[in-house]
Amino acid sequence: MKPFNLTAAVLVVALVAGAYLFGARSSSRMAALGDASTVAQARSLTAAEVTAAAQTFVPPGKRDEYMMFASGGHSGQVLAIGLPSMRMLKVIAVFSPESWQGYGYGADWGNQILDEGHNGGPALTWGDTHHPALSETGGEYDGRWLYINDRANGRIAMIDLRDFRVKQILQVPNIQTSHGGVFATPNTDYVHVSSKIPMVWDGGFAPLEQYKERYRGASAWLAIDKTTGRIDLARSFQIELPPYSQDLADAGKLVSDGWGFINSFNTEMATGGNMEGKPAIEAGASAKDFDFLHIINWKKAEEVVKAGKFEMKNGVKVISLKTAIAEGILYFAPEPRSPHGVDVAPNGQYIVVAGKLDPHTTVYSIDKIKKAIADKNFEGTDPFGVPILKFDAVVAGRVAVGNGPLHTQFDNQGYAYTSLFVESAVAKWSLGEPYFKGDQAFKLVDKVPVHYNIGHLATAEGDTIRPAGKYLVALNKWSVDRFPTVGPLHPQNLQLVDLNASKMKVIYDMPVPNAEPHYAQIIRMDKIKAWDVYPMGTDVRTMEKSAYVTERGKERVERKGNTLTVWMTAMRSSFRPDIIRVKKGDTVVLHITNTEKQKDATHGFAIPQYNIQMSIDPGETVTVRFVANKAGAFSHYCTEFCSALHLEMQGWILVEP
Ligand code: K7E
Ligand code: CUA
Repeated sequence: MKPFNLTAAVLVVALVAGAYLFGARSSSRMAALGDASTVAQARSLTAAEVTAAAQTFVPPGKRDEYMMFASGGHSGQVLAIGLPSMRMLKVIAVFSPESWQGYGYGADWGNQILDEGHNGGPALTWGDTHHPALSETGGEYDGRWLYINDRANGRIAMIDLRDFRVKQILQVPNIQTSHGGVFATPNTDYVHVSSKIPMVWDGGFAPLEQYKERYRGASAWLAIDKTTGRIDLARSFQIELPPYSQDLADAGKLVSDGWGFINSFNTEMATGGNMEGKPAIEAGASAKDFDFLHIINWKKAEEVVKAGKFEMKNGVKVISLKTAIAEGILYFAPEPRSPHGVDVAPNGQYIVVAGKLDPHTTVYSIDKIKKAIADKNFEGTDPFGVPILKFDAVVAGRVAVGNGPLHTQFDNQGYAYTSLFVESAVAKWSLGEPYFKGDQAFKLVDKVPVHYNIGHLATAEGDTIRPAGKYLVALNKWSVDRFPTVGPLHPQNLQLVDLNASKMKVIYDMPVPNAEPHYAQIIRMDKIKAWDVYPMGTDVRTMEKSAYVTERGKERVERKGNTLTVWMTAMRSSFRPDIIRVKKGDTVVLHITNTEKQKDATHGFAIPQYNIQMSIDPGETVTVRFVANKAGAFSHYCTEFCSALHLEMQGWILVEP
């Protein structure tokens, strides 16, 4: 790193000249660039750093061009981040309670949404979000909904991007822990998630000696209601899979529309037992040279379900492994051992698999796959009878990218970008025809170091049929020395990589202080049409008018037996009524409508002694119900600093003994 010197001066001159050429006539702008040179010098910034700053800086009052939705790992949440500034815009509460948004502290009739995705055990108050998927129309992000899986459970959540709030959490039957997906099919007919670790479907327990017979994986095709974005389990179906560890997955598009692809590892079916004279799973699962890319014809599966060839298992239609094989729904292709990512190129032709124990990416072609299936070009079957396509018949190319390749993303020029976990780098390489021909195809063209141990990466509009290029974000697992030490638990490091020049360049480091983002999707900001204010009386669970909306002046209290119901309003700077009188043991139901019509005029409503905290956005009607089992004079208050008299926005819950 050279300190700021002549080179930077040259750059500033170039910027000034550029500004002049592009019509910046004002002499004040020229003078400002002169100041930039002084600042850069004073801060010892190199020319490259000054350029990076100019590329990423979003001036006060201006807005970012893209929004990135990153998963939050075992924080259980989803992060919304602006690009290129890398400013955090929101932490969306999904699987874990979050008190600012009043999520999990009594709102929605007692955390109704959070409690939806029960797994049969104690109430779940955390999750492990991995793979967000934006809804798509015609293969492009449409900015309507976002789906996210819970790797810790078989759960999937739907976030409505009108208000950035979760509307649905579904525990997917027959899946104990999910990973493969979420991906959306090109018109969001389905979102897909598959199991990571096989489970016993019937009855819960079987000894590991019966792993092969009793444990099963599942590929779940969850049907989406086109008006609400909700998952409709009744129209959904699953495909039974062998007890391998199904890993990442992606949907076909254009030429491969109608197909889905899932990686797998541990086709050895190792179950561990390193203190019982058996190899640990990590060793047992890497014994063979090849695992199986699962190739699923979901359009055909849909027809098979329509024809009634399914069984109901735990509330969902399931196509058995036998039927899937007989009907030509499921095929395997060998993939170099222990793969992790599978990603479909923008034109749908190429399916890129990266195996962490193999320094190559393996590129399959859907045309070749279809031909091999038609020709029955099989090398045999797996132990369950699934036909295995011949490797050479379906592979279009292999690219030596470097050590520990995991995931791949794409730009608008026919290049692919693969994360290299072991090498801590991003490799850029060329796809085959029609993008690149002859010896220009499947060639490594550039590499950039990232810091450190990159997992996923995301390019702008990267999973669509029309990626934007421009930006890539490296989602790094370790930050090591990039930030001041904040204790042994370091932040993760997201790095913005500029794709505008032929050489990739890291231009920003963003510490993520509360999450481990696994994957992210980046959507053009102008596609997000979120609301500032709800239509008056909106019940956010349904996005429809609540039956419990209260107009200003129509506040009232009703008692029926032991239940006290209060129709309340919140408006700067009071709740009406502000005193609520109950008897110990009463059930208290509060319907609170925030009657504000003004942006930002959110009120909170907290009863700390009852662990209640709600966020009531302008126009929202929210309901909380609790049993007043503790006597006392309790103060309630508004938690959001809403006005000059915010501190006065308080009242009493008087629980008489
Ligand atoms: Cu972190 Cu996608 Cu769950 Cu790879 S996964 S790194
Ligand atoms: Cu309402 Cu503070």
